[in-house]
Amino acid sequence: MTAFPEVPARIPYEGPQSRNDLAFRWYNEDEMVEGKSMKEHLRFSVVYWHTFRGTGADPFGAPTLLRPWDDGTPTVENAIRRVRVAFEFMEKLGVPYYAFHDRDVAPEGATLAETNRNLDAVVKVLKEEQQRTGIKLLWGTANLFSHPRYAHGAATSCNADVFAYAAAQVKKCLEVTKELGGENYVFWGGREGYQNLFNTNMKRELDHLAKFLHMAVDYAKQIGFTGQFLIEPKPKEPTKHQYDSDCAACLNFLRAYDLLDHFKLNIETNHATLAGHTMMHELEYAGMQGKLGSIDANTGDLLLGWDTDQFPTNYYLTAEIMLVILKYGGLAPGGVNFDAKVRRESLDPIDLFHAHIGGMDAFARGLKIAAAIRKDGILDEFVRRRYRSWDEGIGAEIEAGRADFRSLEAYMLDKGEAAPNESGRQEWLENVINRYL
Ligand code: XLS
Ligand code: NI
Ligand code: NI
Repeated sequence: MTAFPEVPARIPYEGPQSRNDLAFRWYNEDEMVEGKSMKEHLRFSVVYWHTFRGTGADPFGAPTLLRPWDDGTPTVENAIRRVRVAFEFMEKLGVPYYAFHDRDVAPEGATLAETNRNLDAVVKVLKEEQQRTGIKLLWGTANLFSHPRYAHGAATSCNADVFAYAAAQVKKCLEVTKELGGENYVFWGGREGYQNLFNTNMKRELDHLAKFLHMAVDYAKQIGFTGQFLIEPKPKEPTKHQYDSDCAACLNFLRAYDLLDHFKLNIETNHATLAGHTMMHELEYAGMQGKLGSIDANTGDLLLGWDTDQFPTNYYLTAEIMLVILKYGGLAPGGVNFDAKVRRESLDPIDLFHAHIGGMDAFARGLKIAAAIRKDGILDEFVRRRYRSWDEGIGAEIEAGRADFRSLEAYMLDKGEAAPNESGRQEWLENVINRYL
């Protein structure tokens, strides 16, 4: 049985001139860029939740995307059928990785024990399909936000029983992620945040969140799970104020609670823009501190103030992203994970292929643009020169810690006025970047 009869066994690379809708124009997995293949650089991953569980439902309307292979029942049989289709899709697309939430892959039962049994039954099939295809798990994560029990949060809930339930759920999800060879484990703070401070003890909630993460670190150690732990920042939605609002907030939290050594960040484009940052800013902020772990690749819509999770198609954006990723030596063991969904009007299964092919090509093109910019070195050289006053003289003294307010006053009293500023040349640099597009 095939779910995608119109799609060949493998989407081919045909080059930029191709007019074949089911071919890559830029993603050529074995092509070498800066000494590594595109496949190794990009480490593409498909998300289970949007691609295989997305229904097209929105706050105003019912599902539009019931798939022909999905009978709509919350049964293990249906879940297993979906796994087979998911792996057919990923194999044809030619991605090396996927990512899931525990509740995307298997249905919730009446009790925690039953839910765990459902998960085990589906994980058996996931493992089989991983072995058959060689496709690997980039990361696992626990869904601690959909079920009504998590209305007040999970680790930050006012209800201690909910904290306990969430702990049990993450424990199981860590075991499953280990069983499937997951290379990372993600914590996105779902409902960890608040709507109104009148009913919230923020300090207590943050203390609990830290305790929860310490328990996860300890448990991973106990079972020998060595994957990278990642926190995924997001400023709002579903709560008004998510605790993990941006990279800076996450790193401050991790540092304050002595968790910094155990975590890196999983940075999502649309979350960055919701936080009032560019993706490039968030990547640089994490990268400069050695905390660039993985990315959730998507894009938002500047006219809409929520997480629209659209597929990235803009070469300017992907070039900016790849410039920072190359600068910090790549993402491994993280990857480029398409946390993106087709629109609810994109009704056909084939739209899933168009979406991913476009996203993969956009990143492959971004990679090549970034590598070309780096090779010419115009940007690097400009930045190096812009800061050259720090390489010698008074700048070098300050950086080396050999200056203080007294010595700097003496220096300036003697000199009388600071050296003149030079142009930042922003417009010229923007023109230079456009040469590579
Ligand atoms: C939601 C998040 C979520 C995480 C995984 O906005 O992006 O999908 O990536 O829980
Ligand atoms: Ni995400
Ligand atoms: Ni998101």
